[in-house]
Amino acid sequence: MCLHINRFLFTIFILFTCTNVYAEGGMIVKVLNDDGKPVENAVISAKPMDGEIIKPTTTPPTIIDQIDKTFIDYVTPVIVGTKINFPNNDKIRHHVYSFSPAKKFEIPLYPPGKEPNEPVVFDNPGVVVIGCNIHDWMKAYIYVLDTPYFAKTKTDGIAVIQGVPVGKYKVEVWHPHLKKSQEVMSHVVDLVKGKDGSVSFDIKVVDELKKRRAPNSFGGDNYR
Ligand SMILES: [Cu+2]
Repeated sequence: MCLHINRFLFTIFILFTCTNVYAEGGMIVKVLNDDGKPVENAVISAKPMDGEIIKPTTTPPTIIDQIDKTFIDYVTPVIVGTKINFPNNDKIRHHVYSFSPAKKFEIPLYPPGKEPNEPVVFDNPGVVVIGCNIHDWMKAYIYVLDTPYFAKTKTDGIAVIQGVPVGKYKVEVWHPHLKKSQEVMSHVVDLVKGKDGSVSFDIKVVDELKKRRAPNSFGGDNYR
């Protein structure tokens, strides 16, 4: 596996602005690094402090696609119990697997245009790292959550958690490159109907600038 890893620390600043908390606007989170640039693929999750979580009666099925030797999306947050399928919309075969304690699974080599007969059920909370047994650089993350209140930042660094009832929440941020010592960082956010609330904090992550696509020097034919 040829990796070019350039590690450096940067800081994420998170600003919460909560408008009318139930339905209108939801919980809006902005994630920036210490250069003030937006950070993509951070997962924000909120758990009510009183422990009462109203879980959805159904969990919509999700897919993680494989296109151009890349998993899409790189980060997929889901609620526990979600079924995920892994269609192969590439031009070559892939072999998807995970050794993560939260979900060990393997989908043996399957051809383009196919998806496995059965989706994988993610029934334990935690981080599941997935890879391809053929293409070492292919990597993606599934973050399985035990709360329905979560969202992922887009390229603008903004995530919006919709449908959060009023109340106090423990809000956490997770990112695939989060520094280990920062993994328990959280904030309490008190959502009050009709009032804006805001809170900010910063965390450090280790960024891995690693190739997630096929190295140019590799001929695709060798990896079919
Ligand atoms: Cu592959």
